[in-house]
Amino acid sequence: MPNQNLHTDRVARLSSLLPNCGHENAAAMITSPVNIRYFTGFATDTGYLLLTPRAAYFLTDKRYDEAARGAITSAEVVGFSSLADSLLEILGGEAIQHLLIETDVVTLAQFERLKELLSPVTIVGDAALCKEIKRMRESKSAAEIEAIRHAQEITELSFSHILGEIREGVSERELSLELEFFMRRNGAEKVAFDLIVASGENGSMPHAVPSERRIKSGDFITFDIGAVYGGYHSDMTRTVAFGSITSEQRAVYETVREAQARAMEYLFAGGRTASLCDKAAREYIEQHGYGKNFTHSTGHGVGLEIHENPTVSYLSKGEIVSGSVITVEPGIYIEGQFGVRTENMLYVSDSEVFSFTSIGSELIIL
Ligand SMILES: [Mn+2]
Repeated sequence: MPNQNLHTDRVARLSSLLPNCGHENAAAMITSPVNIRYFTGFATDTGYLLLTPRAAYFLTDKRYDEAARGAITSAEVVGFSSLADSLLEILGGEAIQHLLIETDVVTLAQFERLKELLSPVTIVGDAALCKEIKRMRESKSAAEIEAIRHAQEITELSFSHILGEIREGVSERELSLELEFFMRRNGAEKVAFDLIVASGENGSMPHAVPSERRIKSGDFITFDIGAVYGGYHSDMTRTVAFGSITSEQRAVYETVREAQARAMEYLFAGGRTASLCDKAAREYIEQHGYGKNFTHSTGHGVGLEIHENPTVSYLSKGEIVSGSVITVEPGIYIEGQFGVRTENMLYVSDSEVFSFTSIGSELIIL
């Protein structure tokens, strides 16, 4: 069940910013499903969360009306026949002149349509609104941490299960399908993203799509997997070896493993500068001659979305906000040959840093 105070507090916090947002008599309308879930606890793909300085309303059509009433306590649920009529009635009743919308989410067509439908009200694409919501979501509460912990538990259970299913001739697609079934059977709402199972030469593509390629001796197999629980995501990568591997494969594996350890150590030791966390991993990989083969950033935030703030890359500016959940996932990719990545998910706050990932990073050889 959604935590009622949590959502009400979030709504209150955002609404309290409206009088000082730089637009007179302003309200905000949130349409991103993930942000709606953040402020109401309600999982839906359609709806309009309207925050005025005085109240909060969730407008939805008759298909979702009943479910919304049962789930939402942080806003008054309004079932509409005409969105424009319902919106105009509320906005008119509270003398709203400016309606802020999420610039990251609303399409240009939707923007034009809103302008037309709500003509007495000025529609404002407000980047500051998105920024504020992102900042709020970046710092996780205890309840959010628990959901992520649970998602990670399902992920690790699935990983242990799949190791027992790897044998000569099984395809990447079969392994990824088995992982997905297993996650859902074990309580996952859904998988966190299209699961990655990349073997042999396919491993050199960081975001490879599972193919019909069949596992054979000498393969590295990279599993990048995650589950969703209570709306929250988990993210873990492990590369395992099947049969006998070369000394180069072993050396690359150990380089990635140590690079990850160094980036995590930076955080454990109290470091909070995102670009320096990236540097701790990247420098080690560069020193071993594989700098060009580490082609992505070291990590990213995880929460209601699989990729959210902060980004942990050499381009990142500023510090990692206390309460963030981030991944640390260096990799080395050798085109046409193989790839290695190892990924943990960490909680980073002023008072503590811990890894959600409990599976070690030592090479598993099957
Ligand atoms: Mn990741």
